[in-house]
Amino acid sequence: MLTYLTAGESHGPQLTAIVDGFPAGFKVDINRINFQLARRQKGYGRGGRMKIESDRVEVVSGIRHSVTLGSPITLVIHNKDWPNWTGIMDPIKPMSDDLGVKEQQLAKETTRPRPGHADLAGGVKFNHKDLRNVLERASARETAIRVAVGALARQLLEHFQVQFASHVVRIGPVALPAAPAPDDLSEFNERVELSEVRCADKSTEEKMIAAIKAARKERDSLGGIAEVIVRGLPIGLGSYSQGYRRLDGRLAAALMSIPSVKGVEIGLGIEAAARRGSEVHDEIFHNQKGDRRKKGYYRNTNNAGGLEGGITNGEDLILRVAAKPISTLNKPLKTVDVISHEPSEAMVERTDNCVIPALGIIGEAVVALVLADAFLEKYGADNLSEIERNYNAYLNTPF
Ligand code: EPS
Repeated sequence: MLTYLTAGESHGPQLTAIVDGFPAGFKVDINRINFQLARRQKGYGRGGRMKIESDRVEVVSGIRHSVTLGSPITLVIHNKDWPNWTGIMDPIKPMSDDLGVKEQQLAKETTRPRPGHADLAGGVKFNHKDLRNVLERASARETAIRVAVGALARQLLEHFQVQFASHVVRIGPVALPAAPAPDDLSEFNERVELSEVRCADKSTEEKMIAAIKAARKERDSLGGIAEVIVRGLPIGLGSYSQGYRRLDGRLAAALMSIPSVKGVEIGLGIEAAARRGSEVHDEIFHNQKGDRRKKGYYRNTNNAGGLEGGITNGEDLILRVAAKPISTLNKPLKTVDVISHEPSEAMVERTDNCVIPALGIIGEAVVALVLADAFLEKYGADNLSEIERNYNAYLNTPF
């Protein structure tokens, strides 16, 4: 129902997205998109690039006087770093022979692939010996525009009282002790947002920052895990009828598509494999006057993480997304030069040293896109008032 494509190189003029299938008649708040973009840029462990960029979205199609038309929506984020790269990245003109000292350095160091990055596999695949042709698009800079698209989807779901949260539960060796989802998500979000690493627990936060500092001192990088929580979803999004319709698979695919992500867990996740059924499955209760989104059914535990049979069960969606450490290391690993085939050291580009604080924000965005797609499948997709009618009819139908 809701599809999108993104385009743009990390150091090119702009990032662009075309979103198709967004319903008509929805009042978009651009400030709320920009708010999500600013959240993604924050966080302890970022490198020099984030001091240059201050991402803001521009809408160039599909919205008129702030209201969606049902036509494709085009979003743009201009790269502020672009003027520093025009000689190297110009889409039409040949490489400038008049590069500054810094540009000359950047222009030549692109034949020594970084282990862990797309450099080598992408270079072989597309037959690029100049690995800049790979790394510019493989860069996680692309997540900026995905967050913008996700912020649109999120606004649509928030209109139906769906709430989003995320926080960091691990950075390198430092883990937040497991705890149930907080009662008040708005208050939780406020606390998380105050933390430089997006971890609401003060003592864990301090240890996380110390771990990033220690890695940076040794010119190394750190990965980690973010948890995304979505509250207020009705029972019934997604389907078991075909494998590709299962919402858990769709959500996992979306999260796995974030650069550096190596694992996704839902609810109890991998731990469920080690327990007996009686210690895993969430018993079912009913309250006649209970939440209409859940038809009055509720659970006292949420090991399923809000999904059963590939369908939302009305409980909080709990997703954990694990990312490996950044692969650009200031202490370069061994590699092979793709032109000489001589042993070498991996190229060093300006880099972040830990991006896990941003991971939850990107996670919220891609999750919002999958959920909005499933919501539109269930309640209709052309016009907001039509969707509202269908949703209210669902709420008013007892089961
Ligand atoms: C990235 C390398 C760094 C990051 C970038 C992702 O960029 P640069 O090479 O310009 O210093 O800052 O992330 C972003 C620009 C961003 O907006 O998140 C990489 O190689 O993936």
